[in-house]
Amino acid sequence: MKTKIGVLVMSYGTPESMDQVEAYYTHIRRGHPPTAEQLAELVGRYEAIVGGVFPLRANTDKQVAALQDTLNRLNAGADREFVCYQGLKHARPFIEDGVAEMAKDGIKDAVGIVLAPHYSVMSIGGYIKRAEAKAQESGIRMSFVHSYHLHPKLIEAFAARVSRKLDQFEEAGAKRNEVKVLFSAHSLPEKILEMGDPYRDQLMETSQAVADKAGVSNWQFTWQSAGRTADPWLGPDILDTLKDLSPEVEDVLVAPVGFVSDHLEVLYDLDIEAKTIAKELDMRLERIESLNTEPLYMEALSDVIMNTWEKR
Ligand code: FEC
Repeated sequence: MKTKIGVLVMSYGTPESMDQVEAYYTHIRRGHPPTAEQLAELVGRYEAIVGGVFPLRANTDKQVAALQDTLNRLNAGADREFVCYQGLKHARPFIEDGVAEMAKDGIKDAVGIVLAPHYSVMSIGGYIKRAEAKAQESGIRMSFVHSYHLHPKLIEAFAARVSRKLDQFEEAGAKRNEVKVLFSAHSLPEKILEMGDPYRDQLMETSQAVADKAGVSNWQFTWQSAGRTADPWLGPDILDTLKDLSPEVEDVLVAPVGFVSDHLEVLYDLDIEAKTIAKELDMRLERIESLNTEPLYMEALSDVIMNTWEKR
């Protein structure tokens, strides 16, 4: 009989329906409900997304299923079987629900991974802390993948997307090396830098590796989606970067390497908000396709999960 290894696949989470947005936002704010104005603003952003109100939910479901298939394809002849469980940070099934489900199925050993490649104590660190606490309570031995921001298959998948979009710019008459490639990721409060957090450095390393692989020299890194709090957040923000680049730069390709899926921060913050500013500045702004269930991404995840399991 094959040994069953649990894989807790963690992701940000999104509401299931409009009437859950308030509870979701309250959870993100660590139990502090948003004001009516803040809530209306977030509801407005979800309503503005084209092609589905909460795309992250279906995308995460598909990623978890594809990961399980990939892991078991790669382990077809082995005496082990990987079983994936979903655990979301801010919505059901919560991280703790995923661990409880594993315990219910009799899983004794597991690996945890987050669908985000870069480590910060404020992001991945938070997921791991919650999963670890619940695993200890449930008697499950768990090891964790902390980051995979330089995995060759992740870099290859991003670089192929950058190259494909640059081809399209060329076909539309632009000069390839005049297209400014903007690598981006979710901003975090500046205080993470004083804590020696690796998040910014890891993002720079991913950006450099993708640029090298795609043969791009005209690039820079910019932040996006900063929270609406009084703390200073890491900048420059993409909207300011676009204003700074104008009018010298006319063609911009955004590569949000901090994200792996189509969701609000990509479909609204880039495809609606950043595109609107770019239009006002007479710039052409395009975005690389999200990874979603890209096979190379699934293989990168499988590889780091198997390595973490073997080294536990
Ligand atoms: O599609 C969706 O429904 C969810 C999209 C979504 C993703 C996402 C990823 C990250 N976040 C990170 C950090 C923060 C910090 C705060 C914060 C706030 C929000 C709010 C929404 C939201 N985030 Fe998010 N994030 C997504 C959505 N995020 C909505 C609340 C309104 C707003 O500020 O826009 C500030 C919390 C606080 O108040 O203290 C910090 C990081 C990531 C990438 C890593 C990951 O996926 O975990 C880091 C997707």
